[in-house]
Amino acid sequence: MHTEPTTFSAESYFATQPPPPTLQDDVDQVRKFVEKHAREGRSVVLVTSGGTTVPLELNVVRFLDNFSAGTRGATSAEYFLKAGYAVIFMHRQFSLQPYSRHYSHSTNPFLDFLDIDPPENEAVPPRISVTPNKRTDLLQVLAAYKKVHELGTLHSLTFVTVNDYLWLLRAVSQEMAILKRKAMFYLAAAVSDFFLPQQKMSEHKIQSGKGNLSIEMDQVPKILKPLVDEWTPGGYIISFKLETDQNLLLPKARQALERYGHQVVIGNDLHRRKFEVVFVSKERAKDGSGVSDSFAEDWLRIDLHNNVAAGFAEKEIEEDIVAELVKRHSNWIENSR
Ligand code: PAZ
Repeated sequence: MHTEPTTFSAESYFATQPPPPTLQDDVDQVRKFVEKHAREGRSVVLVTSGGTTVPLELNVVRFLDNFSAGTRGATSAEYFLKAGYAVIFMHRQFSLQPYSRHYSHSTNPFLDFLDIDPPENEAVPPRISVTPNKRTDLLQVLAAYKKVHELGTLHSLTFVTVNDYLWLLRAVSQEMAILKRKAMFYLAAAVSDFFLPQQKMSEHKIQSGKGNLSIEMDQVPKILKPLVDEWTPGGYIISFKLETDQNLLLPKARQALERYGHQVVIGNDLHRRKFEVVFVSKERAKDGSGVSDSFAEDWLRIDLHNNVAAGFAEKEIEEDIVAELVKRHSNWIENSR
């Protein structure tokens, strides 16, 4: 399957690729959520989380995917909620979610937390209880979860493909524009850089009889620029940059800031991302000869090993990432007054 590559701008992308069927319902719900929290004076953060798929056929049998389980997004969403933000949690279907992530099916299966209490006599059915040494942790998670539901501060949206993601991101960010500086964007999803446009996809399952398969994909348009300039001008925008070559982390993060003009890029290395990230932002300095811009690079590291060795529950780097961003966001709102 060899086709000529097409260069998509954000505009030509949305003019040629179809929206997901649930888009309008999602937008209606997001509008209500945003209006409620705008009325109540709350800041709202959009957290994107998990990987996107790239389907290879219209009747999808095969697709490309990536490693992201959504840990960064789900964990950060909890800390934003704790800090008083309302959170729109836009995540890949079946990736980790705030609160339930503590009991994920593989690392901490919830059935292991439950006991069957023997009945006192045959007329009474057996009861289920929580294993005593798990109660404190579970109670904490459950209390936070219930409080968030009571306050109505968490709204979840799902995507699967990169196309779903792009349409949703545009629609949600446009709805959030009314929040002006109180809108924050925390773009932690691992979004594919390449895709196969609908017009180039095979309708049916690609057949194996022809030998090797080579597919030329097009580049996903860079949507940060319209997000910053058009869809939600005024929002505080944080993008993530993942690399596997440490030497590329800072240059790529700086390049993204130059290109898109948003507030922060958080750089992380695939293998070090759970204990080390770097915040890259622009700094404005005034001196006798005028104003000059430079890059500020602030590393944030946690000592996983010492935390565990000292008997503390494992520290999560997202706690410090979110605390730093909440501080920066509130300074930014303050400085605009
Ligand atoms: O989902 P996860 O916690 O395993 O990984 C998080 C992450 C590495 C996907 C995220 O921190 C990130 O860098 N997202 C942006 C990736 C990129 O497009 O460069």
